[in-house]
Amino acid sequence: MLDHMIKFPSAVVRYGYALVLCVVFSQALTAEDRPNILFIFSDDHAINSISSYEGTLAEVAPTPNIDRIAKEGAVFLNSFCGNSICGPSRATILTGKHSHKNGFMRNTGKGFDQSQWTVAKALQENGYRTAVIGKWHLKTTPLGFDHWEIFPGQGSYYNPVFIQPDGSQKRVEGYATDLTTEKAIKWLEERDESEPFFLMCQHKAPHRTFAPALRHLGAFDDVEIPEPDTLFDDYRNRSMTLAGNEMEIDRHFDWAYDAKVRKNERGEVKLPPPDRYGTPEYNRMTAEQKEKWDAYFSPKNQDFLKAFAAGEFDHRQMVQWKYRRYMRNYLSTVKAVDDSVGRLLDYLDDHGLAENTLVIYSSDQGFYLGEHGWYDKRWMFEESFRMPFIARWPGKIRAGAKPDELIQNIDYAPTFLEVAGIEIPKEIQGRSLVPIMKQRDVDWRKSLYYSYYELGEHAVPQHFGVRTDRHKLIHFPMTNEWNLFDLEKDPNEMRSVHDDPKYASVMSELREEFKRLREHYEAPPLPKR
Ligand code: SGN
Ligand code: CA
Repeated sequence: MLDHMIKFPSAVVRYGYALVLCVVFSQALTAEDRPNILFIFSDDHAINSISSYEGTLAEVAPTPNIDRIAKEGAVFLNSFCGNSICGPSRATILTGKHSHKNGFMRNTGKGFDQSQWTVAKALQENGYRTAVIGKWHLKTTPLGFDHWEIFPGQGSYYNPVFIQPDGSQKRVEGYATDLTTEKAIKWLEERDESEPFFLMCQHKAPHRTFAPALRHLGAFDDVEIPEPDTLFDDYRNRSMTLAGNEMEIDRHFDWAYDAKVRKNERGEVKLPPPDRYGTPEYNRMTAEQKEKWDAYFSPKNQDFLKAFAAGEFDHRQMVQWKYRRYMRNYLSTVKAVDDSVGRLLDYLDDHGLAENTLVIYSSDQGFYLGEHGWYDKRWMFEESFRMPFIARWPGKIRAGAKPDELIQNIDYAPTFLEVAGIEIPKEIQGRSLVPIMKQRDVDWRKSLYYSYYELGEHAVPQHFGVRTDRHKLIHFPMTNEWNLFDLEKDPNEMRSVHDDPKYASVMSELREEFKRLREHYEAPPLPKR
């Protein structure tokens, strides 16, 4: 009994100590070892239109707020996707796995299998407060998020609908990029502050139909937008499938839908095709929004139609006119995305969160801004294969760093896990970027695997490939073709050297590497002709 009486208080003391240690430890974890993660994500944002990537548009179209993340953090110079299309890229980000492993191989088909492991679920289970706002595009209802408000499918720029967690749909007046930002900030305001957060703020912009905010109409009217060298690509010396594409500014950029020349503005003037899709975005606008939109576009369209009717455009000039119209609208939608980044960074500053938050700016894939004569993405060519990845993490990432390792969207989930101090499951195919962020010596991958499984939108065939720092091999199983590019000598990928005897050894090395990667990632058999 005496013994017990003596032991009892000491047990209480010990238990008390453990409790105190536990509380102290978990607080230490919350503050230091469990940083917040703010993932700002856009749709179809090509690195050439982000000035910190120092591309040809950097001077005419600066993105000062995204550049702030870059200046205070790192621009990953060689960041790529594994499958250059929306839903698949997003599924890869959530799972850390290539498309064939997470099952979401194309936009069409059944929705994302929510029964599988995702990084959102893992963070939520480990005490993170989680939310996704904006474009989701995975069809099935988000899981692993405490809060979500998402667009149905692609979403709209004007007065968009947000699906609510109870399944109801709410149409909200305003501009999608601004509304997404405001909803993200509102969630930050209302969140449980005792735990770290993981917030995915996911914009529709600058996706087709490239509809700018009213305040940005005309933002690029006074600048000369440089044309890409390959605007008039003839598709020779590469796979025969290139010429069959349906994503050319010349032949496929829709007059009303893309170029914003509405049918009822044209009077007697007949424009050449294509002219198929009408003006769904315009039709969503309020009378007041339409008035401002028209006040900007109508006089310009009238000038254009007059000049066109007077025969002032030859074929080449017509493509150039459409290119400029495309770029002005695309870059204007980027301006609102950049504003969003500014507002979110300000929020972090104003609430003392900047120091302990990893901020990432990224986009689901790249996009063609006239290169090869195109808009859209999908191909393994550089412009759509590349994904922006810019990250700030004060005290961890050196300000102004420009890592050049070959990174891919399979790496995001393991990165978030390591940042949050959570063990990385074995089946994850990507690798944590934290060692690169912290500039540790690391034995990094030397090649990337690519797969594209869609069945025909924009007439891009299924293709698969491997890229090293210098070369790229693409296999087109449907036509049984191989294309090899020397990215140093031919950065615009205008001539395949697969049958050039000088490249015979590179060709066989890359074929070997392609095979190795396919085994390593346990890729399914290639589709048959
Ligand atoms: C829509 C677009 C296409 C675009 C795909 C995929 N047409 O179908 O131009 O390639 O989405 O984009 S649109 O008329 O709806 O704008 S993705 O980003 O969702 O993958
Ligand atoms: Ca996209």
